[in-house]
Amino acid sequence: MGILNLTPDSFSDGGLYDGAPAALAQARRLIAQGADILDLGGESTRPGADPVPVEAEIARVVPVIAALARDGAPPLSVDTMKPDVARAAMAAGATIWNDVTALRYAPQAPDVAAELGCQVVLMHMQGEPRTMQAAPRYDDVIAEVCAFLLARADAALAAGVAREKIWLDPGIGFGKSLDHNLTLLAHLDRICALGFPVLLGASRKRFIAALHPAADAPDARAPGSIAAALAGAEAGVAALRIHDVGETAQALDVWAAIRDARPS
Ligand code: HH2
Repeated sequence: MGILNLTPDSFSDGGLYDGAPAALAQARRLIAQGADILDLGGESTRPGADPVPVEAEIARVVPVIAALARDGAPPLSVDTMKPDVARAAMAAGATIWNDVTALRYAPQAPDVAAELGCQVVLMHMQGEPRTMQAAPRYDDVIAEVCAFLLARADAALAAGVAREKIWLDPGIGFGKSLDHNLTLLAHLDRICALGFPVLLGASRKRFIAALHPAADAPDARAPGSIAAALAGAEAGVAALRIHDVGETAQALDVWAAIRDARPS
């Protein structure tokens, strides 16, 4: 899943793809590099990011989704918490609602997901984007993330979302310390064992710079991102949300070839 942030302030690529022509060019690059899904977002979720009004978010994402859908692009995902943005994105041709709040932003969100009939990514986050990195705390991060994800899947199912439309995501970097992120990355098999496809989003995140201070700039974090992606692949995640699509695709091809050459 290639990331296309249509925001002025995303942590790693904010402002780069403002405006439809630049966004479309980047989308085509990601597809050519091997992206099977594109994830388009019009509101940054980085700690301290300013909220975006619903009309502004729709104006950022919908024209690009519509143009890509007309082009016959791969499946399109919209990264939004807002049901009205998800609705507009699906009307324009998206088929996946990627929600970092796991359908908790508005009371009607689970019903809207069911009504839209789209796929839904339910992500774990402790707290809210503005303050989530202040003092994240867990007694058992894996058990708590798993319990949260199952509860949100139940809420989606109860609203009428079909089971095969639900994806889960541990939410790397969302209300998590370095240790929490590493514990989750080391136990992704536990999340995969919950019985839903898992999406992993570790690309260019700050924990990489904590482990390798020379990677302070987000666009210097591709090698660390690939290491995390391979850990995800090894654990059986179904999709990787990434910025560096070509480099990651190469790493995955080599990893898969080595895996397939092992005696069975
Ligand atoms: N991470 C970000 C945004 N959306 N969605 C899912 N499902 N999983 C993630 O890990 C995830 C996500 C943050 O990354 P990015 O989009 O690059 O930055 P920003 O939120 O600043 O736009």
